[in-house]
Amino acid sequence: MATGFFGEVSKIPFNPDAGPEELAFRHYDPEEIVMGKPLAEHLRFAVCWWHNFVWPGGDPFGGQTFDRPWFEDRASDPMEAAKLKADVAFEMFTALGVPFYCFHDADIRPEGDDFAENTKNLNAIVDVLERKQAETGLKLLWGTANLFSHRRYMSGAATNPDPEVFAFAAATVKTCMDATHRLGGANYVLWGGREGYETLLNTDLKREDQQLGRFLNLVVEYKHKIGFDGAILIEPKPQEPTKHQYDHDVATVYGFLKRHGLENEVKVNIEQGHAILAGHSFEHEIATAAALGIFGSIDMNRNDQQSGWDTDQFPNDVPEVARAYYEILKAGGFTTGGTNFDAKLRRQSLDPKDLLFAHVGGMDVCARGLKAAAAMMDEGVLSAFVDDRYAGWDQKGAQAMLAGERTLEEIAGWVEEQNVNPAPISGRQEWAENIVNRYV
Ligand code: XLS
Ligand code: NI
Ligand code: NI
Repeated sequence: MATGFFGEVSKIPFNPDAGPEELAFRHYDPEEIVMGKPLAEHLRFAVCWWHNFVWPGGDPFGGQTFDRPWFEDRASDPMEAAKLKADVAFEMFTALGVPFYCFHDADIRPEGDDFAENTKNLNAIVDVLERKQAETGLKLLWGTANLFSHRRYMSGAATNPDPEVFAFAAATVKTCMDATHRLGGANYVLWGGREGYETLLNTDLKREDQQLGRFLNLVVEYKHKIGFDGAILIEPKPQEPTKHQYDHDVATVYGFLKRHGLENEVKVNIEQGHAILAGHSFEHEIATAAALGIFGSIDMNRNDQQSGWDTDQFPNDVPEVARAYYEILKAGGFTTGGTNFDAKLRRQSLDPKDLLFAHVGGMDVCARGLKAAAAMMDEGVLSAFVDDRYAGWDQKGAQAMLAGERTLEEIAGWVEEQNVNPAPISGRQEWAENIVNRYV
């Protein structure tokens, strides 16, 4: 039974000729074949629960602007409200035709008074989701635990000075991994919401690193114990809510994984807005993860370039998205990962239909970006240029040098004897940028 939240809404069609007021995809045809497979399989779209159905539209200067029938001010029975929210969520996923969704425990279930009640509520809603997945064919891209909203987590979860908070967080993650496993989730995500510090004056960095390492090892051990074959993903972010977060960026996370023996067990979920906060580009973070062998998934939501906040806006910059997907395609495309919209409306966008327009627009931008990236791959002009640029390294002497078969003295001797005198070669950046411009 339809909730009527979106009015009359059925599956949004692909129609490049649709008028400006029509809900239609102009660029995303899920069945279009690109590089030998349907666009839907390249992009693996997912929609997040929290920003769409939980966030009230507040900012630091004002509270709720959205009016949703399942919000506390309108619903009397929290469990019924959670079910209504799930009904609306699945209506939206189905209308958009996305294959996946994502949630935190706290998004889908009412908050209980203690751990046992949280778990009971979570499992009751997971029953509902399990049924809905079977009815609709939708799948879970990832589940995660909200270890940052409740006040018990104000000084961190795994990195809390109080071991009881560590234990409560660990127990909560166990329940969320169980839920994700039960729902056939493709990944399990950990974003270290408050794993960081506000001031070094009250913080022991060494202990907190050890705690965070142990916590993640517990997660990986449990994953193997229950036979969860999805990927464990860390989502890097440099700051916000804490002043300094430990999972600063991809390179920092890699160092952390190495230090705790987890570099072959855990990958990353990279968010555009977090890359920008860390002073990187989105494609830099993706390329770094791919080079280190830890690329997992993406959160496709951008930041406002001026505000300096994690504004979680829907993507709208095709060239940027094209550069991101180019790095993803070069890395072989998604395996367990996908394109998750961890994006929220602006607080003035009050109408339920704004949720649909936002996602349709974002999905079209991604489709254009992916198609441009695929064309860049197909023609191979840039990759041929890069191969050629490094071709010297394929020669025998260079390979020996790289493999550690030449000492510093031997290299010096070679340079002297052969009078090695390298001639600089143009990097041709403007030419390369012109190539990209042909596709976007
Ligand atoms: C917050 C994060 C969060 C994660 C999931 O900035 O992006 O939404 O994706 O906990
Ligand atoms: Ni995110
Ligand atoms: Ni974010």
